[in-house]
Amino acid sequence: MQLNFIANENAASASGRVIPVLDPSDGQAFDELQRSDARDIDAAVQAARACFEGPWAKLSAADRGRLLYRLSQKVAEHADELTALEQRDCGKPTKQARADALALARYFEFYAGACDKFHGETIPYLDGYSVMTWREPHGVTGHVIPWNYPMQIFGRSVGGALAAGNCCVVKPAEDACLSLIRVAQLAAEVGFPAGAINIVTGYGHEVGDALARHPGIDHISFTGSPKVGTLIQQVAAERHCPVTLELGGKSPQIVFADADLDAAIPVLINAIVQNSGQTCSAGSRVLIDGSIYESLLDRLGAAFEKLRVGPAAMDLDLGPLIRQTQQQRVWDFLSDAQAAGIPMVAQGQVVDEAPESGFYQAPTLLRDVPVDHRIAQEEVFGPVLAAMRFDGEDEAVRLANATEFGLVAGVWTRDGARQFRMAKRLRSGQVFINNYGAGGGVELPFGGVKSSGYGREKGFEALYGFTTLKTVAIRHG
Ligand code: TXE
Repeated sequence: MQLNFIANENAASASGRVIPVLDPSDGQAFDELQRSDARDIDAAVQAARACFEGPWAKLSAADRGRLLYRLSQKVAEHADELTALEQRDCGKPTKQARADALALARYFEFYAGACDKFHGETIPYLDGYSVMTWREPHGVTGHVIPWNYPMQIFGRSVGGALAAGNCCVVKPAEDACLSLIRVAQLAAEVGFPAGAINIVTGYGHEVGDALARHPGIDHISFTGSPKVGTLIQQVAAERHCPVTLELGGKSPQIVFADADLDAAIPVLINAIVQNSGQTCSAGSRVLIDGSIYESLLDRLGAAFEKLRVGPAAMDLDLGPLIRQTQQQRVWDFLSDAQAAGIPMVAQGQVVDEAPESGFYQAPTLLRDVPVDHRIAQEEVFGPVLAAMRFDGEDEAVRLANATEFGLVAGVWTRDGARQFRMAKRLRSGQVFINNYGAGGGVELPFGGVKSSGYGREKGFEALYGFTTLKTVAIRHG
């Protein structure tokens, strides 16, 4: 039985109710979570506030950094344990779950070093004045985390918020809580004061909503669906609470005829099969220059047919999807594509060892997808790659920008001038040239434009979002 973690204590929810934890590899329940409500959020916010005004306020920035560094080391020491938890909870192949655990350690390492290097400025003003800006933490930050990358998204949002001097209340997704509860326990073990990191589990419409509405939450960081992002924004607007929203994408990977295709092909594929396509920055559309359209599709198709899907512990190319409703969502997209006559180029294989009761989906390559079809417009959040043909740079840009999203874009070309032109013309929070980073490393600011959301997490840039700026003007007597 999993408990909440509030003020460095394991705590049962006020309701006493629980939610089963399912293993996506076989669909069977293997644990239980607390089904918390507004009372538990209130207890967590109070603990966070007491910490923010008490022991947390007394720590120097350097000491905050030391604590984060100790947590980074502790997470790395516990990487095997965290990998096993995440693997079972989310259905991730071992190498993916392990990469996530190590990324979490790296987030804390990066933000450990940032704590005492982030500061305001002095501003020249009228004679007789000294003017400066102070970067101050918001106070208590709320973090609504999705299920696709619990550890990575916790690292990027909670890591940045703590480094900036906030205390955190975290609501993980109901499908993926285990690793985050454990990380909060590890933080307590390395000396984080009670209330600095609090975890409250439960359903989004109950406990997530209560977090967004709580007057003691000074900033909300949300990663999830556009629908819930809109709800959070509306609720937060009622009390003018700032929000950072990361709402996914329909990211294009654009391949020009002069691209290094040997380098591109494995990246094009990984960008859609990683985490079974359940990645906000998945490269879910591949736009291909007309002169290489058929030949590249042949090569991609051959590679797709070799991909294997199976239980997480088998550590194949893909594991299961997170839950049955997600599987159904992918099936619905595929049957709509079939009804529209969109041709399928190739599919990977679900292995015989995969239980019927698990949530499996073979990776699928579709071609000639019309730009206005929902497969080209909406986030499938599954391993489905939509190929489209373009002729010339202008058409590539038009197709790439023709969705409501703008999170990440990839461009493959050897032409240096074209690299800059494309980077400039793509409406996207990140552009990768001759690679596809799916968010990139810890150092790279990440976030979207248009319906992909706003605000940036990761990198030093995140610290601006997790602080507020105070201008102090002193007139000398
Ligand atoms: O997301 P939800 P779901 C997209 C992806 C996926 C679709 C649906 O396309 O197929 O969303 O996934 C919490 N108030 N992404 O339904 O519901 C919820 O408990 C406050 C993209 O799982 O948005 C969870 O912690 N919180 C994405 C978190 O929001 C609420 C990652 C995300 O769940 C809430 C996940 C409410 N009323 C899904 N309702 C990305 N950008 O990476 C739910 N939540």
